[in-house]
Amino acid sequence: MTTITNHMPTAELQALDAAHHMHPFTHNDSLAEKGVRVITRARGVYLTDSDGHELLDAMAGLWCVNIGYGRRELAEAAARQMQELPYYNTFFQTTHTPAIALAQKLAERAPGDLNHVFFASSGSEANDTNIRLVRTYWDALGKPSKKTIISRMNAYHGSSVGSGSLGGMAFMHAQGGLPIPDVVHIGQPHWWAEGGDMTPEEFGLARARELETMIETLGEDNVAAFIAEPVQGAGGVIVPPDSYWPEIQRICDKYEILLIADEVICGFGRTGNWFGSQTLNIRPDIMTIAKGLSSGYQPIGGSIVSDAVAEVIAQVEFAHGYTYSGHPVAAAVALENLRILEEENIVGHVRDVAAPYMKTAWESLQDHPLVGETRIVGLMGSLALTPHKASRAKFAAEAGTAGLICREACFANNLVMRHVGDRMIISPPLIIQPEDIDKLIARARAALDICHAELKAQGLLKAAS
Ligand code: PXG
Repeated sequence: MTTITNHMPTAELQALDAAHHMHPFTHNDSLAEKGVRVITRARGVYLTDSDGHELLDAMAGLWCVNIGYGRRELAEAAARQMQELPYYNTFFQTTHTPAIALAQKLAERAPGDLNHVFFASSGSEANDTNIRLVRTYWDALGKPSKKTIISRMNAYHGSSVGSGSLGGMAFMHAQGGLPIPDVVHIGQPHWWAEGGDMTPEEFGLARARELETMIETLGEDNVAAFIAEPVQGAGGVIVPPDSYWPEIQRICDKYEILLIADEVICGFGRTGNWFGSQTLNIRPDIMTIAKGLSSGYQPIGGSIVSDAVAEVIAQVEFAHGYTYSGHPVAAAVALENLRILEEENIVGHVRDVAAPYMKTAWESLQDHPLVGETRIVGLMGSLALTPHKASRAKFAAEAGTAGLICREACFANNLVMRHVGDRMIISPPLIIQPEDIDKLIARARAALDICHAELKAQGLLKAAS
């Protein structure tokens, strides 16, 4: 058997990867032709690839490495737990101390009366739990018709059949028969792309009121819950207008619809508070968590549930669970991650140092000829590329063409910045320091310059009519 190590030549690793590894959300033939990027190690906010490039990771992996790479304490917590109790389940009336301690810690950290945790290994699994949880809740209350879950177009809630249905990604629904029944989608509060002649505040209210219209169309007795990310992440870091969330909260309260805040990206400090719900002043009945819960060092997620919902669920046998619900090693690593977040005051660092510094730096990109708007909350930011700022025009070229050129230019400048269509997005590790932010912005600006020149050279700086 070949031993595959980081010391092998990149081309060999690429060939082996192409031969056997099916990548998520990837056209695998095109990737095999181009050659995959191989990441070999990481420290702090920097990645190293197999050609020795050091890349500033402005995406914290996939929005998850909140405490940064290379924290030995988490490796040690995993090793200790593996030796003591590498696995046991939480079914059949058993538990173990990592699951107890993590649930207790999350109850302490989560706002309001969100005091009960159902564990999963990912955000997708946790949202699948939520689908069954809210329907079981209404069933137990004698209202089985309350089944429909309202979500939003261009939301991302995961990639399993259930969570992919909750999500509002049209290109995902086009494959494999999604969405499942009794999930519907309303419009997103994306003023830049869809706000037309309305002010952001008018548009935020209009989009929130689509929830009320949908509840009335379906009938209040048929609606179980509304799910949303406090700030849409994978959809392009879409920061809603200020008018949006208060109106959504009012509507959920008025119709007694359960509110699920998907905190998979926003949670654990990303927005400058422990949870995005605190930053946006939302009072959810259930929060979905994953990613930053363990800073990505172990796969773990879950649903944090209110006293009121948990009390009802406790009266039935909820026929749901995963082999790895509350996995002891993942839970021990998550606990260590939360200890570091707390003891090193990393959320405070975001709120008081990194986010204010980043906001000024990020918004300075607004003067670039390609940049239509810059948006940022805490340490999640986006900018819209446009051929014409004043009219908020889209490009005539296929959506994502400019974004992809910009992303490739970022890589060429040793910066990992993602694109979603023609929006560029960042979500760096929360431990990022001002000097790294300066580097990030300098590299982003250089990439924007390259992208601008390339679009011009290819005749692509044209607005869609
Ligand atoms: N909810 C939200 C808000 C997410 O962002 C999930 C649920 C699903 O989590 P898991 O752990 O099952 O992946 C996510 C995941 C992207 C991208 O391209 C974003 C995610 C996952 C993969 C890619 O930005 N977010």
